[in-house]
Amino acid sequence: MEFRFPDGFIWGAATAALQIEGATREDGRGPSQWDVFCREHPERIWQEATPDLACDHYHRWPEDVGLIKQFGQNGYRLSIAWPRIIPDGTGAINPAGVAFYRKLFAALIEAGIEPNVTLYHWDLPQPLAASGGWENPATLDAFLRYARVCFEEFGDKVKLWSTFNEPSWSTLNGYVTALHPPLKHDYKAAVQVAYNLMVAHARTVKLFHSLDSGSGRGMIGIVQNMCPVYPATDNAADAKAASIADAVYNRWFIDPALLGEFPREAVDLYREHNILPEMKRKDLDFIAGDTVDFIGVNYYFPHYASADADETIFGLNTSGNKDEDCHFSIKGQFKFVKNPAGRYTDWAWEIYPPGLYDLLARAHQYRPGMPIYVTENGIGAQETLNAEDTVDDQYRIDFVREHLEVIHRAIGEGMNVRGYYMWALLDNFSWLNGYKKRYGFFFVDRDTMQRYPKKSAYWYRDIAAQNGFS
Ligand code: BGP
Repeated sequence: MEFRFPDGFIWGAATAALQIEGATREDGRGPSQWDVFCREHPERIWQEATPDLACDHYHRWPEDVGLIKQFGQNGYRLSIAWPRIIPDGTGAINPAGVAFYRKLFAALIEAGIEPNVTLYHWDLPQPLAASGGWENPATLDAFLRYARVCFEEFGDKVKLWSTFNEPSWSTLNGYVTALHPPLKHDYKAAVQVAYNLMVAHARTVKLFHSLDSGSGRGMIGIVQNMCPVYPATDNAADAKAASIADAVYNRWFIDPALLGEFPREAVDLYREHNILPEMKRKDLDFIAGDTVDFIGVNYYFPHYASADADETIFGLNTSGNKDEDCHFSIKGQFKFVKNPAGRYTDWAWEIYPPGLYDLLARAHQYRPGMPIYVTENGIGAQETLNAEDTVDDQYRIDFVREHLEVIHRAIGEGMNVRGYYMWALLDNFSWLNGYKKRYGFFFVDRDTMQRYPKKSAYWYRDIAAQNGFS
């Protein structure tokens, strides 16, 4: 069968500032909550890895832009490091940080690569983290200012913006599972942060839309890991558990961004448990007032919810050993269980391409015809260079191809999917797995920082050139 994609389809890859840039103490960059977390809790990251060097992209960006171009990619998703632009989060703007991104964006455009830029990919400036982070309303004001600076400084170059990367995942891991900073297990704080992030998002969208559109300001969206949640069995209790999980995990973040309101099911649940934050009229007006121009969908694996949740337990596989399961269970609410028939990666993430189709169909249902980008999708593996100085990552080619096939089907059915960004361009700093879990089209030698194209990079170059595959 032929899989042809529409003209102008974006064949890209994605990264995030903290995961590739390094240079965490250079040219005026301030500390981020992740730099500090890695230093203070080295035991939590594989081999005590830190993002201080990462892929040294801060120094090697011309080479990286060259690789993107040489390998035929016409789009690149990246994030701006807030601590590079406003080092303490609220104070003076750092001209060196602004200059870095101006040069990078100019080089991308010059090379025919469209930047797709996320404002916040979890690297909160440490001083803001220390004063309450996203629980503190002052962080929202600081974010608005940072967003304005970015729109003003880079708006001539960047036409695709996203406010937040995966607000559900960062809230969940920061405030429920206690795996990411600020390492809290506090449902009330979690819901407050989930609320604040969506208010900050809505205010940013409004700000963006209020800017002069004369120069073609582009579009703004949000990047969401819209994880499909299926009932583990066909009994009614599991269907209810799946619906609750979907409301707190997905709809809380998607409904405000796309429909302009929080989902009733989650609001009622939080009220019942006394963890609903005060929902101020002013905030709700922001949320109702302006919604996104597009949605970015990150997809890795689906969930199956069971009502049989008799304990609260969380755990992510950080060993790369398939037999170590991931755990996610909230007593009395829902528990995610494994699919006995599923195919799993070494990190026990299920490979299930139809889940991506279901997400695209869902996003389309929210607003038919709305532009959708697949902003992340990929497979992490432990890899080494072979004798030919490459990695024979056929499993990555298979993974990407299977997901592209369902995207192709979605497009054929009228869904406006405009691009695909494989996670990741380069092997990079994986949040809890350090440098063990490799995701890139390019292998990064940790000693020399040299980049080596993997087999998948060549394959992707060829399908991008043909705008499809057969
Ligand atoms: C997403 C993040 C990415 C990336 C990816 C892989 O949730 O947006 O930044 O890291 O997951 O995750 P990990 O590195 O934890 O395997």
